[in-house]
Amino acid sequence: MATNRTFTMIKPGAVKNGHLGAILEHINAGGFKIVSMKYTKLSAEKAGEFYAVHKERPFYGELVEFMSSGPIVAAVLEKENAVAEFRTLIGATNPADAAEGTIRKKFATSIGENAVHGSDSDENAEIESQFHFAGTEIFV
Ligand code: DAT
Ligand code: MG
Repeated sequence: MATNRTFTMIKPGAVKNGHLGAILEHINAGGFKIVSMKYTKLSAEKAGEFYAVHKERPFYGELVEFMSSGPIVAAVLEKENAVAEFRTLIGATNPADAAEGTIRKKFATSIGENAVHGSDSDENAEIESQFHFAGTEIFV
């Protein structure tokens, strides 16, 4: 994947609480183009696989349960320097530490239920996009 793409999920809590539209507006206002998007739901097995890197962490069980608790929106986003730019737009993992105006500051309810996912590297953006989308579902 080119360095101008990242992957996001709008997490179950944010969808359930009716923040989907507002979060998509933030993403749009941040200058990101949506190149692929789907409304979907993760099984516990798929959520566990997506977050496998955290499986030894004490919060893994909670994380898997939360991420499979309801519908999500998965999307591939495009902007120059997308991974870093999107991490800035969403803010710190813990909403208590997130900067004013960030998506997590506005919409996260806790560190575990923090509204959105953003890839942390170009390599993971590619892996995570392929986890959710077939190549033919990614539009340029
Ligand atoms: P990020 O989503 O900012 O990349 P991460 O990769 O460290 O953060 O963790 C993945 C997710 O796991 C995070 O979005 C929410 C959850 N999580 C992280 N740290 C946590 C903690 N201390 N307690 C509960 N959930 C946590
Ligand atoms: Mg992460």
